[in-house]
Amino acid sequence: AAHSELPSSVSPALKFQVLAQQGRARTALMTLPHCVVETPVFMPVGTKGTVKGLTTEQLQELDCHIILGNTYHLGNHPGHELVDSMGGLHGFINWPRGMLTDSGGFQMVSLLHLADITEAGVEFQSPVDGSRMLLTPEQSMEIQNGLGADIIMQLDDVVPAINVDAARFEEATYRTTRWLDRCIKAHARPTEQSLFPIVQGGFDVRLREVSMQQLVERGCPGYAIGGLAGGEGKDVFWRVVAQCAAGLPPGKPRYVMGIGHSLDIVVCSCLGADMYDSVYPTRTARFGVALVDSGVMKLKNRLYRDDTRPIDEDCGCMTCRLYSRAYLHGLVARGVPSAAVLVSYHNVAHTQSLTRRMRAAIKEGRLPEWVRAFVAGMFPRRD
Ligand code: PRF
Ligand code: ZN
Repeated sequence: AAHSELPSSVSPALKFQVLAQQGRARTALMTLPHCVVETPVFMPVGTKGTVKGLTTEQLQELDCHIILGNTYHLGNHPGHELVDSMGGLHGFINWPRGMLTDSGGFQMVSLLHLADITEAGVEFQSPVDGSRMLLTPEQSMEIQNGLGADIIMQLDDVVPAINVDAARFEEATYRTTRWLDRCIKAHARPTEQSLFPIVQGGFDVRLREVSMQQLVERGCPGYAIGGLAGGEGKDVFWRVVAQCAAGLPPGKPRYVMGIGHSLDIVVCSCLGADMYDSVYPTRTARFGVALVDSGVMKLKNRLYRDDTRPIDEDCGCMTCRLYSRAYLHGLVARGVPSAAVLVSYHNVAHTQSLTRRMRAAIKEGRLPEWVRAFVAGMFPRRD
């Protein structure tokens, strides 16, 4: 029967069952130690132990089943030993559902610009006291084992998109595999936490193929596609996602790192990706920008001064049920902190609604029609 042909996989801390497919897109159930997650899924990002502007109670209200925590920030303050002693990150931030932590290297490379990458690991200047520190694959595993997330990421060698040196991309590709092997060896809780490798290889088809082949050989519970969302063109970005999604095992989750724009989530899901994360919905909210199906709504604009409608009449989130654009405009224009809270709430609700609608469309076999309508709404014809 058709049902038994749907891909799936079982590993000690992650079960992945595709429920329906349409074209390359699929919707699946991902069972983690703390939660069952439906994919495609967007994971809001919590740096420093919080999704900025939202409480863990609100995230549950918003139907979020998995969020992302960052190793780099939490490894320093308050330190992973304290977090471990308080029941891991789950206990410390009081989040009972799914959690994923990133390995830390990318954050240092992208945020600090002071990082030096050597075979040993990522060397960087401590933002606290300026001393030189080294994050090795082994240390990243020790920190992430202490934080206790359901899914943990390998330390990878990420080349900034602006760096176009082909030899550097080649080195990073092979080094990422060597670091994966060190991570696998150092991972102390493989029955409780799933370690995901990260496909690298820049924008080079051959290098991406090499990276995928080496990582897939290691037989991990899921795979991430890294090195994107760094300002490259959409055509290049989508081509890499298309290649990687097609080359990764059909029965395992595929996670495109750093993706948060609605259109990217839609396109990547059509190409066979399952998981995304980005600070975008919450960061853009702090600039007074609300996400809607037609694009973005800049609430600072005087256009909204007397607009009594909610951000999105079809949304139904707490912000849209209770507050007008006019009220939010006033808060945003005056820089009132609660504006960030209310807009963040809506933006996460919007992203949740987007993935929920895609999952339903895949299950009901009407994804192409849904995507056509979505894209038409975002890019209306002006004739
Ligand atoms: N690697 C890691 N985290 C990431 C990325 C990556 O490539 C990206 C995309 N550049 C976002 N977050 N470890
Ligand atoms: Zn809303």
